[in-house]
This record gives sequence, structure tokens and C-alpha cells, in this order.
Amino acid sequence: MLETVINKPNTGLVGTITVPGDKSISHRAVMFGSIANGTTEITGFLKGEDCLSTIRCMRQLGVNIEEKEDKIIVHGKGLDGLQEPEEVLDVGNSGTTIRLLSGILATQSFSNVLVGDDSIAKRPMGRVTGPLKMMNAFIDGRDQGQLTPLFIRGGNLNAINYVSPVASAQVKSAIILASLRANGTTKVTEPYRSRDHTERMLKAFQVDVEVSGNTVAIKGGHDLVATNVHVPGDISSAAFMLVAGAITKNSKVILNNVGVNPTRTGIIDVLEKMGADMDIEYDQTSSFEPTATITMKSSSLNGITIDGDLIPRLIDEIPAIAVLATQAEGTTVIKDAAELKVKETNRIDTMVNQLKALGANIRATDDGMIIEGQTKPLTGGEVNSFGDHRVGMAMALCGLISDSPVQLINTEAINVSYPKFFEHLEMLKQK
Ligand code: SPQ
Repeated sequence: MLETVINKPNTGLVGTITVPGDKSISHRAVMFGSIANGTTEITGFLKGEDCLSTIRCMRQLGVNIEEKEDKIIVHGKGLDGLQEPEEVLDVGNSGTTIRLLSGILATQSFSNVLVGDDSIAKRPMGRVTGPLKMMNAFIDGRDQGQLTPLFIRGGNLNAINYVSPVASAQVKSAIILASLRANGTTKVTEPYRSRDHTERMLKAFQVDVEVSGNTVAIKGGHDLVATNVHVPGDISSAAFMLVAGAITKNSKVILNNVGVNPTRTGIIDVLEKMGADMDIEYDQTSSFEPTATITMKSSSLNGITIDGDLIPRLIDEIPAIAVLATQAEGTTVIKDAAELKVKETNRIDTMVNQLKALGANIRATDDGMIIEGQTKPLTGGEVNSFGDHRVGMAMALCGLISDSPVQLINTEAINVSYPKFFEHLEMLKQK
């Protein structure tokens, strides 16, 4: 396991970073390009471990995907041109790959076995396999298809009207993808709106997707028409640099090309409410995903409550927000976030335990955490990502502000979404 030591910068963090491509959008671009008719060129693609797993799986399904220095070229097979894989499909650490791919495979009459790493083996799959089985796909697996390995053989799907108990873009997307070959109109309703990259991108691939409030409707029988996709920077990765700039003295961090899809910008709302010294300049773009340049300066922050429909708009940013809250004056309460328990790790427990180990005043609740900010400085010491990229990056940020260095164990996990994370932090320190 790799280890990295993170020290306080001599002065502040200063400089400009172009954040890496959006992970959610990169996955979808490869999958949708694969099932489209024609060639899709993808620029800005995130070459992180998770998205590379998606490329590997789509290749196993017979799709020719070229990896160039500056773009990915997907030679789409059409939804009816995929082939039965000879080997097991291994999604690695990627929940998005296994869940969205399950939706695609539910439309296919051949057999597939899907596996992932130890973290994937613990994550709930029933939330996706349940509705896909209702549509008539044959799915089995450990605990009757609730857990990996999964076996999927689909085809002959019926449309369903599904009311999801969770706001989850992965659940919604899997059902939408399956509904491309279902008989009739499928509807998915969520308690709160989750990220809508699937809906936006399918429209760009000329699929008719109807959105009304928290419900998405799609009529079966659609074919995708290939289109070129430019992937904007990932706001979930940008969040770590925004927090770094806000909590480190004498800092001015400029982030270019940040994706600011409104279903993802909960972190911006939180930073504004906490009093961050931040400036946002929206780009003029013709893409179906908006972008902006964000400037963050060292900030005096106050604690706030984060809950309700804000949670799906910042679910992946909560590890970074927990670190931010340790530097805010007063109490930050995060609630309605029980979904954190089923991510790469149980992010409530891992973040609370790791921050406590550095002396933070934080406690876990059933559906979130409570952080008393600024009660005492963080001490530094040894922490672990436990194989969770977002926990790793959040804990690395603590080294920027703690009394003594932070030694992070298992840093390789960060390659899942932000392979240049430490390089970027160093660039900001050197200026
Ligand atoms: O792909 P994976 O492992 O599920 O990744 C995570 C992450 O932190 O990067 C979650 F652990 O992001 C999910 C996100 O939490 C990516 C995603 C998507 O691309 O559709 C949606 C969210 O998950 P969910 O369960 O709410 O649908």
C-alpha cells in the first residue's frame, strides 16, 4: 500500500488548476457511445481507474474503443450489436459501472457475470436488480441478486412505473437504459432529484427523454445516434481544491472548466452559506453540461445545517465538507445522508473515525454527522483512506492545516477519480 506525507504549505496555496474530467459523465459517454450507431469522440475524458473499468467492460462486449492521448474514440455497435463476453466482467471499484451496465445488459439476451473488488462486494445491488427483475430481466447473484457476483440475462422487457425509495442517479440510469428496449413507456420517480447527466446526454444522442418534476419517462424502442461529447471538469474533484483554498491561509485557488450542472452544485451552495470568499464566472458554452471558472480565497467560515434535497446534490462532497466544517466557527450538522453508508466505504464511520484520530470534535449520527468547528487545531498523525478515494483526498487536506504532518496510508485509491491530485496540490504549494 502506498503512503504519502502531507505538510502545511510554507505560504498559502496559489495558482490555477484545470480539474480532471467528470467521472459520471465520462462513464456515460463511453457506455452511450458503445450502444449508439456511429462513432463518438470523447474529449476531456477522465482516465481514472473507474472509467477505465468501463472501457474494459465495453470492449469485452465487442465494442472497439480507441484510447488516444487527447480523446477516446468509441466505434458504437448499436444496442443490438453487443456480443456475449467470453470472460467475467470486472468493474473494479466502480459502482457506476456495475449499476449502469446492469441496465444495458438487461436489454440483452446473452449471459453475463459481473464482479468487482471487495468494496463492490459489500455495496447494495438489489436497488438496481430489483426494478430490472420487475421489468422481466433474469438476474441472480449472492443473496438472490442483492450482492455481487451478479448473473444477468435479459431481453423481452416490460415497461414499469417505478417509485424509487432513494434519490440515486445509478438506479434511475439503470432503469432508463433498460427501458430503451422495453415494451411501452417506463417512468422512474425519485424522492429528490438526483444528478441528471443520463437524461441530458441521452437527449444529445437523440433519445426522447421526458422530465417532469422528479419523474423521468422514456418510451421503449429508441436507438442512440452517435455524437461527440466534451466532458467538463468534475465538480466532485474540484470540491477538494475549493476546500483546500478556503481552509489554508493566504490562498487564492482558481479552478477552470468546472462542471456546474445544477444537480451537482450543492457544494457551491454550502460554501456560499458558510461564508466562503468565492467568485464564480459562468462560461458561454454550447455543451449540454454548463461550466464555470471558480476562484476560492482563504475564508472565515461559519457552521450550517445541510439536509433534505441538498444532500443528493452534494453526496460525494460530504467527506470534503466534513474537513471544511472542522475549520468553521460553530456547529455543522449533516443529516438525511444515510446513503453515505453504502458508498466505497461507510463514509459516515470512516470520516468520523479518521477526523477524530486527528483531534477533530465530530460525532456520527444515524444519517450523518455533527461537527463542532475550531474547538482545537487538528494534530496531524496517521490516517487511512481504507480504499475510498474521497476519504483519502479529504484526509490529505487535513495535512494542509494540522500542527504536524498527516501520513496518509493507501493513497492509490485516489487514482479512481483524481490521479493528479497530489501533483495539483504540489503545483499550488510551489507558487
Ligand atoms: O461509482 P461509485 O463508486 O458509486 O462512485 C461514487 C463516488 O463517490 O465517486 C459514489 F461512491 O459516486 C456516485 C454518486 O454517489 C456516482 C453516481 C453516478 O455517476 O451516477 C451517482 C451517485 O451514486 P447514487 O448511488 O446516488 O446513484
